[in-house]
Amino acid sequence: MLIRDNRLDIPSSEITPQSLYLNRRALMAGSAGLIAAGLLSRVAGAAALTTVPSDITTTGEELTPKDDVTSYNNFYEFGTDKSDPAENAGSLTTSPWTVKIDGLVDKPGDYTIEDIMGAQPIEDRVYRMRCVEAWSMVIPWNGFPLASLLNRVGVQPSAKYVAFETLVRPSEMPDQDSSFPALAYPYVEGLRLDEAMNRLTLLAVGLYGETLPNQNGAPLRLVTPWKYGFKGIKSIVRISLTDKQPPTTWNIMAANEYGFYANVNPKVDHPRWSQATERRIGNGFSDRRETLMFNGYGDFVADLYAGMDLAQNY
Ligand SMILES: Nc1nc2c(c(=O)[nH]1)N[C@H]1C(S)=C(S)[C@@H](COP(=O)(O)O)O[C@H]1N2
Ligand SMILES: [Mo]
Repeated sequence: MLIRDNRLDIPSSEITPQSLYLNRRALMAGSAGLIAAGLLSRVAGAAALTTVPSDITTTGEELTPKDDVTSYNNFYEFGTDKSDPAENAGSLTTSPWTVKIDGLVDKPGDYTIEDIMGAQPIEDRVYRMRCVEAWSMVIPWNGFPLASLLNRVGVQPSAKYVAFETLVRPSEMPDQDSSFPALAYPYVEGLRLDEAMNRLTLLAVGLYGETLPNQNGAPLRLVTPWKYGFKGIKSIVRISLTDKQPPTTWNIMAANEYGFYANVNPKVDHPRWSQATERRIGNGFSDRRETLMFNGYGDFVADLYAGMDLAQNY
């Protein structure tokens, strides 16, 4: 894994694989132990982030242990078992990283992750997360509102949707290199512009106060806590403003099971299972809870869907 936090004062010309880096720095500093100790935590994906409290606090629930958040994942590019992303994503190169922002914006371009992260404070936001597979977690994210990035690049009046795309790199993403990939790649997702601008909608760059582990979608992933987890597209390389509803991966794979909206809704069952309850990860198999409409975030987002039939627009 590569060093990827620009706030470590490491010029990008110095960003090299771990072994090279360690050797060179150790030589330069003449204090191998100290440097190596500091670096090891960084290369393990544990670079501390400088964050600020958020004005949004959404849950007083117990946090899901970090070990569960980082070892029970969906990131099909690295395999379909829950343990595959933690096992296989470590080698993903996340620096350098650029995000193409294009379409109906005033300032299209290739933005570096350092530029994107440096433009506004990184907030601490605890969100309850609900996967369509009927499990849930409570995750302390670190990130910033998608709206601040969109405002910065200037959304044009004709834009109505935001489309997102994940990296395609078969050399580092084993499922993309498979003869029978689990999904059509790139993984794509989308939001209506008003959903994208909602203050809950976060671009996450970390969790538990440290840079995002690769398996959680480093270096940049979407978080929309009132929607099923599959909306939370990982390792984003492109954000496009459009006037048409963009295609979304799970809808492409099974349109009768996964809609564009993907709002958490205990009253609309998945065709193959109930969505009325969920299993809270981290407390054993017996911890089942009732699922809340909009995952409990109705105060923030219910207005967005006024007058819509949510059974039709699932
Ligand atoms: N690129 C990409 N993004 C993805 C996925 C994926 O397979 N590929 N899985 C989604 C699903 S189904 C869920 S539940 C969340 C899981 O995020 P987490 O592993 O950080 O909890 O990521 C979402 N984002
Ligand atoms: Mo999911």
